[in-house]
Amino acid sequence: MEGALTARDRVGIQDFVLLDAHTNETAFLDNLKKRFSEDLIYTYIGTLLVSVNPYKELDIYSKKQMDIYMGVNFFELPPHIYALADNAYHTMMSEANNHFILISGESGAGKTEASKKILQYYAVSCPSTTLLDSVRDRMLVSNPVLEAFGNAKTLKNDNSSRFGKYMDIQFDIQGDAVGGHILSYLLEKSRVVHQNHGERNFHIFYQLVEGGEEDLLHQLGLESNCQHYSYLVQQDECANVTSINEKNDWKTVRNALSVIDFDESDIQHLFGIIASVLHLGNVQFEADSKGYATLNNNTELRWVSTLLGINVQVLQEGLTYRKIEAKTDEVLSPFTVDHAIYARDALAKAIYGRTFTWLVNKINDSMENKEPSRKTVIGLLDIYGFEVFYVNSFEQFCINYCNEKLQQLFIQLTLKSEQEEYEAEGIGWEPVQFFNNKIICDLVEEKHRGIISVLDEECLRPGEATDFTFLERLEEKMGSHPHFITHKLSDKKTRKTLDRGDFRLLHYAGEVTYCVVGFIDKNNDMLYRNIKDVMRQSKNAIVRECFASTESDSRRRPETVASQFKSSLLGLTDILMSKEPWYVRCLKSNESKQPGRFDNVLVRHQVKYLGLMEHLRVRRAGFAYRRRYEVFLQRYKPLCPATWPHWRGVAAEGVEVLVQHLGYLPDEYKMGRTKIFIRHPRTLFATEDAFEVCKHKLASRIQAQYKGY
Ligand code: AD9
Ligand code: MG
Repeated sequence: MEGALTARDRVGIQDFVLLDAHTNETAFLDNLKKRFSEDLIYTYIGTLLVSVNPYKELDIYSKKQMDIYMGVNFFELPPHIYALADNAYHTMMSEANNHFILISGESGAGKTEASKKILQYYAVSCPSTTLLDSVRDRMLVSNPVLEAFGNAKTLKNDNSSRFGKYMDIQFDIQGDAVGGHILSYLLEKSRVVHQNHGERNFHIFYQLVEGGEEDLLHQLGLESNCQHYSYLVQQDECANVTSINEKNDWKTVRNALSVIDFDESDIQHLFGIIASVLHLGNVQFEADSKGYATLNNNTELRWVSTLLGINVQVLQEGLTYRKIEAKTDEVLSPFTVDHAIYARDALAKAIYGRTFTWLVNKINDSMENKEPSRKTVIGLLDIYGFEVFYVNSFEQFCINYCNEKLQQLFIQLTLKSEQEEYEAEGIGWEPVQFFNNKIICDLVEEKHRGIISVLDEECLRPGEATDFTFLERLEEKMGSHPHFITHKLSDKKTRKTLDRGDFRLLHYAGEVTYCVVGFIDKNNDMLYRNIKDVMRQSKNAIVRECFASTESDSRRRPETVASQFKSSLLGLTDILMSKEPWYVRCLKSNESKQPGRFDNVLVRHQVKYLGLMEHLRVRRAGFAYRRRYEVFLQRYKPLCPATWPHWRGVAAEGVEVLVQHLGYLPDEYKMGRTKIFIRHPRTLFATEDAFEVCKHKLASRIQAQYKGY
């Protein structure tokens, strides 16, 4: 028994629910740290999995490990992402309902890695047939492709997701993974034309330029040197990343594309698009005698024209003029150089953004399961994490708003499910107080009053509105809001001063100062009609498909970016609310991406804002632990002569006999309709210790009987 306690002291406790009921944040952190130093990165809070990024490869993701976790009771083995995946899967199978796994945490905390591990687990561990293997392969290889096009190095993470991803994995009645479907959310397109110092463009550009075969580069008119492309160079520098091997990644993506049914012509067109964006970035304009943009004898433009299959004159006109519709006529209005650069960048972003959407659709086609049989799904949500940079713009505003929404969902679901469980089991409970971030969600999204509405209204006043008038409107409308601060208001609310063009939001995860420059423009995301018409003439099939829509014919104002994002997040919330939740909360161990370093202050901050202590309290609201009668009886029946080896009556009655024998006081437990609820972890702990002792005393025959359930 002493030995067992020593081990527990060394490696910490694997379920926080079993820690002392008065656990404070310090004890919580001590436990995490203890486990982290032993490379035990996973810990439970009940069925929620806490994961701390180790920043090093651990030998815990092998096929052998997968086999160990397959079909084993959740709490029988050390906490693992596979245990959560397996539990979700088996619950889905036994209850025949839909589930989702919400993976959250700030940028660099390990969400994408966690989602990949789960997908691999399902692909490898579910029953298999040759026919289905191809669907699984496609699901697996969709990851490197989407990461190549949608991830990039930021200051927070060398492989940061710059789009949100929700993936449904569909299972048939036998439990086979038979198909998949991805929904993508707001790709950070602005990265195509600009990156902050020390950051990079999307991986695919570097993969192609540095990993692409000589013939291919020649065909695309590309140099095998990133420095040559202005979209890849910021402040005379092309940020390099030691953790990335472009050549290998290129090969992986190249192979993956053929696995997902891309034929050679698709592939050629796709690479043509990547290359054309790079060439477009190098197109330079000169001012003519009247100050208007001209573009003579431009080699780069000719490459764009060749790769996209668009007449060079037509393309040139599209980049230097705007078509304005008068009453009966159309007039060409020439651009200044600045305006032409703006139009060029807008085109590059549009081509890339639409190609990304096309790619997701194409991957979905290849993963589609066409059988009409009954299916259940497990949804995997891996979205960009909360982020704070030195300068934060519209993109961070959207990303952080998205994280507020997910936190809100977590709060609603954890409170809701807990409440429902006590109600269903006929047990009274006292609600635990959370910080409810609904107030911040409302501040951002409320109809007519939220920040997005104010921004949209300003976007409706072209020519008059600027980023600064937007800020003024915010000050007027939000001035008294406790989570909103601007330069004018900063003295009253905080001692920290703000620049004139900034506003600050007090997010659930911390303060973020946003610079308003670019908000109006990025929210409008304008692309002139005539350049869209030009793209529709493209001989590149993907480009033609991407621009072939009725939008240019419609006189209706397109929805703004923020409003579209808001609606898609509402849609996502509806999707998730209809399913059973599982949670993985990822924590970043340190800011410098160092293996094995546990930064107490950083982790404490995350534990706080993710509401982990409150979650623990909710789990313990009155009753820390609950087990179905059958499971409880099966595990602990050796502890009581009346239940061992066989209890012949109803499980609930057997449990009652068992706990009487163990001396549980009436106040320590409650019998629900299907489960026993135990108030103090200590009680269960004592039972668990007694069970351990008993197990050792029993003959190996008896031990074998308990193994694996
Ligand atoms: V972001 O919001 O997309 O910017 P994520 O997705 O939370 O972020 P990611 O999964 O990309 O972070 O993890 C960042 C890096 O941490 C990875 O590239 C790995 O180098 C490292 N990492 C994360 N999880 C693990 C792990 N379980 N084992 C080893 C890990 N390394
Ligand atoms: Mg990610």
